[in-house]
Amino acid sequence: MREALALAVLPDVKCSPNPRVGCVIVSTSGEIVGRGHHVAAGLPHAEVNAIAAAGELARGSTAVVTLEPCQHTGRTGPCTQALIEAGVSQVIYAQADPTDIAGGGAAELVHAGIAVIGGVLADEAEIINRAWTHVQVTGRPFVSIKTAMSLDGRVAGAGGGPTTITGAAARVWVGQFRSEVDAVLVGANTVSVDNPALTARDNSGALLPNQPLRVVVGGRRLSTDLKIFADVGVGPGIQIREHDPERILKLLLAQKVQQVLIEGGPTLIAAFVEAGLVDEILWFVAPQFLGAGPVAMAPLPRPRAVTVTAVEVIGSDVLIRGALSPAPSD
Ligand code: AOF
Ligand code: ZN
Repeated sequence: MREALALAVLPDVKCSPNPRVGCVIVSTSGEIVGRGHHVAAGLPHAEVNAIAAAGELARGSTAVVTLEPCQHTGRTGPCTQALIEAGVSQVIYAQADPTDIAGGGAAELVHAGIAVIGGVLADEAEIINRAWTHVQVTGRPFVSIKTAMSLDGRVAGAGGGPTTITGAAARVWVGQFRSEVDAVLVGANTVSVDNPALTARDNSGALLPNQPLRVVVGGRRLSTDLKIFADVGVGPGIQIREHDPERILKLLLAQKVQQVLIEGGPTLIAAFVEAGLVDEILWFVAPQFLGAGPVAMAPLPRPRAVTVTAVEVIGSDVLIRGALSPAPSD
């Protein structure tokens, strides 16, 4: 299964909005005789690629796959059928397919006389497809909020203009994270004050291969000269003239966005927290006192507890990761 998980995250994978899936075919003598992974939506599924690689050696083998094999005909045919036709005698999978259309493959395999074991390293497989799984289960994108604040909780100095808060390592971390999400979101005020590009860049400032959709939300009229609207080879950013967090997420999902990073400002972040639509908190704390200036979040009508999931030192800064604890009324 670890071999299959490693295949699922190979760098050539651009599956979104599909899940990332890896598969190995293991012969009766315990050797891997075929490897395959899902490379992009519309291309063959992992099992089909692994079976093709194994050829005749697939007969009587065990297929080890990171997601329960699908039993539907979508852009490609059902993997259950491919496994049955290849003469595979056992299937071991990690995560159950939570979708209505593709799920239920395990039962079909059992019905065809194939031995099936599910749930092996399921947690690790789910992390690989965290956003996809979240969308299938909740019907909305996975939302991370990120801020960079000083020890006294401020995101800008006196006057509120753009201020350097965190160090270079944190900025590289955020650049990498942007390349892993489908969309980066900011409020209209942040865009007019900070004029951020919001592209995913490496430490030399070069664009990373995967770029998120850049989105500014709010009804305010914005200058078309802002960096977010510049087409840097990955398409220009867009404006969503909407304030309601739930409606914003619906519009994004309609554009196949499964994972969103909200980078500010304080009003937008507070609105998503208050709406209970935040799945991950990424709080960078920089070792300085700014002394004056706006704080990281606009006031909330009630306090909210956070469960810390990790604390990491990134260069000279501290990253606190957490999740919102359920509000008493949620
Ligand atoms: C598998 N193996 O490698 C993948 C699966 O549009 P399609 O036909 O590509 O189907 C996409 C759905 O199939 C996706 O939502 C998920 O439920 C399943 N993906 N299943 O057996 C794979 N990528
Ligand atoms: Zn399939």
